[in-house]
Amino acid sequence: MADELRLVLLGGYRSGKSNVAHSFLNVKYESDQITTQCVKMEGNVHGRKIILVDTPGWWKWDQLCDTPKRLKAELVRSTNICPPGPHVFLLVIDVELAFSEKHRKAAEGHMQFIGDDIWNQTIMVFTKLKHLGDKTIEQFVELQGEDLNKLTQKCGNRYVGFDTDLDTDGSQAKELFRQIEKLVAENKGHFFKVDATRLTDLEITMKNVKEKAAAREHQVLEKRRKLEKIKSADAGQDATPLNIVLLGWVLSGKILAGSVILDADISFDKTVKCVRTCGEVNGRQITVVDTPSWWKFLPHQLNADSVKTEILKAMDSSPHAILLVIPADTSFLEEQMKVILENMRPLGENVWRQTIVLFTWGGSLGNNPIEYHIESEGDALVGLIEMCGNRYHVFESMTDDHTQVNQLLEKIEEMIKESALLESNDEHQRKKKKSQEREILSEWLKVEDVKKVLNEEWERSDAMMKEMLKTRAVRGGRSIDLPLHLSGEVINTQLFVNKQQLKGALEREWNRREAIDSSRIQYKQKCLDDNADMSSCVDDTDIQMSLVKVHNWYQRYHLSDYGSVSSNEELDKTDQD
Ligand SMILES: Nc1nc2c(ncn2[C@@H]2O[C@H](COP(=O)(O)OP(=O)(O)OP(=O)(O)O)[C@@H](O)[C@H]2O)c(=O)[nH]1
Ligand SMILES: [Mg+2]
Repeated sequence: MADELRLVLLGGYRSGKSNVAHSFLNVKYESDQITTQCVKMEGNVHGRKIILVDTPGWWKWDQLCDTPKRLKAELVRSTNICPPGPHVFLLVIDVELAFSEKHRKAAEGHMQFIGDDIWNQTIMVFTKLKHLGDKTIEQFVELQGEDLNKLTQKCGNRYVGFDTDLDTDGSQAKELFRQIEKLVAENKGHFFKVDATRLTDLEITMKNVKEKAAAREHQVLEKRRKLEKIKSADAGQDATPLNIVLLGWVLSGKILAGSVILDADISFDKTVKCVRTCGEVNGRQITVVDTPSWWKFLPHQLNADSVKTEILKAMDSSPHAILLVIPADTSFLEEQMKVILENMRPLGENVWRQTIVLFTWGGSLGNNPIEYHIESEGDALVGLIEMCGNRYHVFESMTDDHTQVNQLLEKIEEMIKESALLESNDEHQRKKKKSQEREILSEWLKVEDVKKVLNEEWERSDAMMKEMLKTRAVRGGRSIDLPLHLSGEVINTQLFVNKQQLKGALEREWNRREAIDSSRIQYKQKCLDDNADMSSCVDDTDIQMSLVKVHNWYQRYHLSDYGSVSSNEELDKTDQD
């Protein structure tokens, strides 16, 4: 329709977008709900059909990269649900707060995410005008400072004031309409078009995200159902006291979450030491330990000294559950994952078995399931959730809804069960590994083969020695060369911790053999040197005697322990014994 006007409302969180949208279309606005998804509205203003898209707001201080991906997707989508594209964007800014550089950058970043050429089609709408006091909107813009000026200039100095409470005669709405028509005329009816490929990609991504979210939800439900069955076998356990530790980065909502669990008063004091609060929930004693926060973006080395020690102290209470508190209204990037891993590393690997991710600011999700947020954020958050065994829960701390606490306690119970199962599985695995190692050892040793090789080697050495003594040729001794591959997995037996130790023992065995052979050769050498008659030094009987001695020594020491015999004297003594 030629006369149709298509508008998209954009702006920071709680800036008054929905209020403006409803007032402009003259629709009663009673709901004070957070807008979490694009909402398409239609109306008629001064005889023109209006299609208006209300959108979720960004955090006014946040850079684009800290905005959740699902919200960024909505910003792009807003231009697509009023095809073929919007004529005008209304950038809503409330005058309640002084407009800073961060506000400007946040606005610029989010607007330009939709498209760089968005500014030619934008009008600024200032709301909550009672905060202007005696100033006119023009004076406000002039006096507010450089950053607001830069932004108004970007928008071609197009702005209006619009306060639903103050616009009793409708003049502000009329002025807004006039400005819109003017801009559309200036732009010759040109409307904003988003790159078609970008939209197609976005649609495919969102479809994938939704599918993955549904699959995760299903997977979690299945697991919970199984654990639920196990839980009911242990009836009565629910009454035992529960220790919960809260961990997280600064301003993640830990304090609030703790007070929601215990239904206690909210304290907004910064946590510098562990704060232990006890209470009774559904007749059950619950202790919640709040801990000092780590940074969200900075490495652990920059934490206050107390952070690590206080967190470790909190763990002394042997908590049943660790709640890793993550706000659901911000992005979760690889850098957050790294910071979390760094900060949780001192707690050991098994800490993840006791951890549930507790998402705060659940209200920002609207009707979106938390799985949608998890999957849309992508690898980093998915990785964290998987590390926590797919355990997560959502809190909206600003409501009195107690079911969220009951559900959390259920999940904690299930986790305790799951953890116990893992423990027993570990034990089973340890035993299994041990027996496998024994099997590996015996297989690897192939005991009979090795025994055979040992004896053969020993006899070969005997024979070699005999020959050397007979032929009067002196050759070096021969070390054992068993067909063992002494690298690879560690093995366990009562005697050896690993193959290396077995190798050591074998070498010691042969060391002795070599020592004795060598001393005998030396003895023969001495005889040769002295030009003595060999027969007077050694004869076959002597050789036989020596071999018997060595053999006896071997038998004795092989069967008892790996004690050493250090000389021929001792060898003789052993023989006599
Ligand atoms: N007095 C006054 N209050 C306003 C005005 N605009 C919004 N508010 C109040 O500000 C709060 C947020 O208003 P919404 O219109 O829901 O703001 P929004 O930008 O749509 O909020 P999100 O969708 O959550 O980002 C509500 O309590 C409104 O009543 C205004 O012009 N004057
Ligand atoms: Mg809204």
